[in-house]
Amino acid sequence: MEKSHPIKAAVDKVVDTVSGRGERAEIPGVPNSEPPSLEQPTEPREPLPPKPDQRGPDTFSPTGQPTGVPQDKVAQEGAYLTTAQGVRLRDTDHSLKAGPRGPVLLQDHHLREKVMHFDHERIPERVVHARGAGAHGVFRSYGTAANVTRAGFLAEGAETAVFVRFSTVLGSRGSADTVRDTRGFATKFYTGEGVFDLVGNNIPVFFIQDGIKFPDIIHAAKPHPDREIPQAQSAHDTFWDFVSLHTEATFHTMWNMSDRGIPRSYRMMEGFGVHTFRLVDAQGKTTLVKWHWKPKLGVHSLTWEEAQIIGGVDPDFHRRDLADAIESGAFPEWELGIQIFPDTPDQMFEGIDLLDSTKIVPEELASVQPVGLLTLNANPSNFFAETEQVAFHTGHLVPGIDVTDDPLLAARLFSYLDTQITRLAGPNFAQIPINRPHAPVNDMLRDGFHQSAVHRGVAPYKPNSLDGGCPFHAGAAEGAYVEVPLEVAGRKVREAPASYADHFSQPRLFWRSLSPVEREHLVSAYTFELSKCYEQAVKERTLHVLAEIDPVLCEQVADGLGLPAPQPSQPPAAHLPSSPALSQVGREWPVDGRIIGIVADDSSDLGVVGAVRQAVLGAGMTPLIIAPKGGMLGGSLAVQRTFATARSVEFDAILLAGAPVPGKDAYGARDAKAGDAAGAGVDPRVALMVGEAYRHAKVLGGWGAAERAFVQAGVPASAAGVVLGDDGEAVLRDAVALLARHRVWDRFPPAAELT
Ligand code: HDE
Repeated sequence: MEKSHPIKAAVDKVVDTVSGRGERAEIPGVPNSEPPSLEQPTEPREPLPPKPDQRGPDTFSPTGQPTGVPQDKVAQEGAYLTTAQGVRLRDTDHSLKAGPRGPVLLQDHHLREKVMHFDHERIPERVVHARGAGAHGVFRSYGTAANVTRAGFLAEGAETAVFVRFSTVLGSRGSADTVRDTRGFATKFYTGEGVFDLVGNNIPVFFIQDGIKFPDIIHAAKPHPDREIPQAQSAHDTFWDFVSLHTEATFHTMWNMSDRGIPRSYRMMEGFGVHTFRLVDAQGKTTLVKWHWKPKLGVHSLTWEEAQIIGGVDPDFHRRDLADAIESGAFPEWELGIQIFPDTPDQMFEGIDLLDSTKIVPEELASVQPVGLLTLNANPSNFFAETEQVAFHTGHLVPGIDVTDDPLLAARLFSYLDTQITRLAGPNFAQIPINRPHAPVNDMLRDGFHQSAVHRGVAPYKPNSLDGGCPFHAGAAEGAYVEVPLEVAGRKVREAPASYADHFSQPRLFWRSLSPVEREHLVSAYTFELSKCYEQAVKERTLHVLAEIDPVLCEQVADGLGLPAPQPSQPPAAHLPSSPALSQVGREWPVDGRIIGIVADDSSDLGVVGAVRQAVLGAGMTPLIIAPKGGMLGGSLAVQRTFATARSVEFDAILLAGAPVPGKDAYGARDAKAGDAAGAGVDPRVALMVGEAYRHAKVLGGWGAAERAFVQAGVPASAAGVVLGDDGEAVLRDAVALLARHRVWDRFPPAAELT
């Protein structure tokens, strides 16, 4: 690098301070592991290593052997541009032509190769869950499940490499992260006994009881086939048409309309295996279980307005949040837990059918027993190779874990292999690096597109003698996967059991378990979504469904739609239980990886701002300094956001180091957020930011002249969750204590009918 160039040296200095390179990634998000030079580089060099927070898949052979090859040796190598065949190239900027202005020659093999490959860079996106983000991590088992399963990765002290992919369901690959939708939570455990995939969601129930209905619910929820709108959301006629007719979808729909449909972060979601699985211990004894992921940071959500603004301001919000948190060292963690039920012949528990994936078992009836800890500690080094090509499958099971007869699970056991044939273009997707097992593979599958194992021997069949009878069958003692030998009997019918007919008792339980503010959000989500429907019949039919759940819910939504509230078909049961575990509010949680915006300008006491910034870092959070313009504030404090680039939705809490006067660009024509700044005493973008954060029940703090800014934003200084004081660090301490509850819900008392 040419450090001597004066302009470049100045730029490097700024970049270094802004990014925190060389220290830890205080402010995550810089694109590469080294800053670029100002001038176009002239000296060849090897490709850069990934950033410290990133890594690729562990290097295993297509047949599951650790290769010991360093990860940078499976990426591109060498300092010079080559063809795909390794031939060095002199020029990639000009096609081969007959003279500078002449026609391009067909013999240009480099042009042909470059454009051919580019033409085929895209693969089909996932039919569902197309939009996602992934991370590497480790799962450490507590050993507490060892009495119910022989699975090696759940033995005491076992450590297993994992890859997790979170996703939305409905949207295309490029859709916004913060839409109202279910989220996928899929985990690949690379265990010593083969790959185990836990392919779950952030909602514990599903829309349908039988997998044969999956194409129906997805066709209804995806954009309308004629105009292909709306993208990535359920607020449209076909979705509500289907779920109002197919009332087994009522409970899942209700979860979607609750705050669970708009998570604050992937790091702050629960995960659920949804179906009941069957565990098998070393003696062959079986137990039924439901899988749960419990986030250490608690379960938190966005507000609806925030989710909508973010959809425009930062459509990558969840993806960025996950990557930034890992890069800044705030590794997200979840405890894996199981609800345990006896494996009785009827496969029921407390009257709940364990084979019905539209039902939960309330945690108060069967507590979630922690069995291990998942830590996500590295970002992928290549999105396509890892996050896009990872292929999960509910049939990737290891000894000790078996499936049940849940008819929803049955269709999945077929589907997840099938879909990869189209998506990953052939049957050898298990050999793609991110999918390779970390256990020896000795199958008799051969050939096919993209075969990358070089098999030996002449007898990929059994029985054989030419290969010495190999590979041999294993017995249970050698770690074979042995299905539980259950008796199966029955008439061949297309029917559901009688227990599947109850579609409303658990939605009632859910309604009764939510706090008033959560009920309020539920009412407004239903009202919003149904208001987006054109067809009156669809709205009225849905109100009939809501009447079966709760009269207040139904009346409130009906009122918003301007329609009469129908009566339920039968009077609601008098003493319905509630399940406090279903509510998200009321507790305190760690604040790791939260984003604190600190607004300052030249009039602020920069010593205090610097100290508060350090204290935010010390608390495991990320401080972003927001100032009138970029560069260095007061010559010493790097600015991460300007008034023009900042928006409230990026921050979990906002602190004001004074009341900044309108910046030079605070005019509507230069920054639309500014509106008419004439006569404003405080920068209007700051006032907008504070006003939004107030509406979204976020913690606000300030010192110095901050109160003036709050007044201009219409924020009463005495409002709940507004911390004012003279001492910046004390203000931060109080603000963090409030942030532990996620939001200041008591700022807005809920409507009396909902309490
Ligand atoms: Fe999926 N699902 N699904 N699903 N699903 C897919 O597989 C399917 C269901 C879930 O990050 C597809 O590789 C059927 C329930 C997640 O790569 C596809 C049925 C649950 C992901 C498929 C279901 C899920 C998928 C699309 C009804 C929660 C993303 C691409 C029988 C427990 C995994 C792919 C990732 C992906 C089919 C129902 C979760 C088409 C037929 C229930 C998290 O195979």
